[in-house]
Amino acid sequence: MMEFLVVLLPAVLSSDCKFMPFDCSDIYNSGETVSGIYSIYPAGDIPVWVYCQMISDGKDEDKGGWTVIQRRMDGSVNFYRPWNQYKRGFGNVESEYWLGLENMYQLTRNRKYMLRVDLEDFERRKGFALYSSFSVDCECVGYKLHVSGFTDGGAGDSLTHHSDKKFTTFDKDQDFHEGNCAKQYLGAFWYNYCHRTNPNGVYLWGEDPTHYGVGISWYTWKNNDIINMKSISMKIKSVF
Ligand SMILES: [Ca+2]
Repeated sequence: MMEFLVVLLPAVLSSDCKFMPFDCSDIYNSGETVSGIYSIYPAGDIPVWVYCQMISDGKDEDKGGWTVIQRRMDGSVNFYRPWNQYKRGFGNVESEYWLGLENMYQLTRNRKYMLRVDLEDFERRKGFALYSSFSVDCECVGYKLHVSGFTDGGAGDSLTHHSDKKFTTFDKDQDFHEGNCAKQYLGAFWYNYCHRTNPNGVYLWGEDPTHYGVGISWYTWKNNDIINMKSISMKIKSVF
C-alpha cells in the first residue's frame, strides 16, 4: 500500500515515508471513503485534526474529501473569541470548531480550492451555496478572504458580499464599519459593513427578532437577519 502511495503521492510523504496528507482530498484519494476525524499536515510536520466529509449528496461531482473548516451544530462551543484563537483554531473537531485562519492560509496558498457552505434551519429544510474558488491571504494582509464563482444550492449567495474583506474579531477591527462588527454582532468574520451571514455568531434557536443580526443567519435564504440556522458547515476541496 505504501509503495502504491509513493508512486502516486510523492508530495505528501515525509522522508521516512510516513503518509502525511495535506488535506482531506489526499486522504480520500488514498482510499478512505468514510467521513470522520483525520489528521492533516497543511504546514509541515505538525498534524491538525480535522473532520473530513467524504461524500455529500451523492452527486458524482460532490464526491471526494471535503476538509471542514468551520462547523456549528448544537451551540456547544463558544465562538466569541479573540484574534489569536481565530488565528490558531479552536473548538471540538467532533462537533463545533474553527480550523484556524493560519491553517486556511496554508492550505489555500498551496492548492486551489472550492468551497461549499451547507445550511439547515430549525424546520429541517436544507440548502447550500457552492463557490468555485476560495482562498485566504496571509496574516500580513489581515487574512483577507477571496471567494467567487457562486452556484446556487437553494440558499442564495450571502458570501460574495464578504469577499476581499479582512477578518475582524472583537479585539481586532478590520471591517468597513465605523464600529466593530464583531462586537456589534457577537461573532468574528470577514465582516464588511457588516454582514449578510454571521456563521460564527451566537447559537440561537430559530427565529429571534429580539437579537437582530447576532445569530447564525444566511440573509439570502431567509431574506432577513433574524432566522437562525440549526447547523452550518463550511468545507473546502482542492480542485486539481
Ligand atoms: Ca470598524
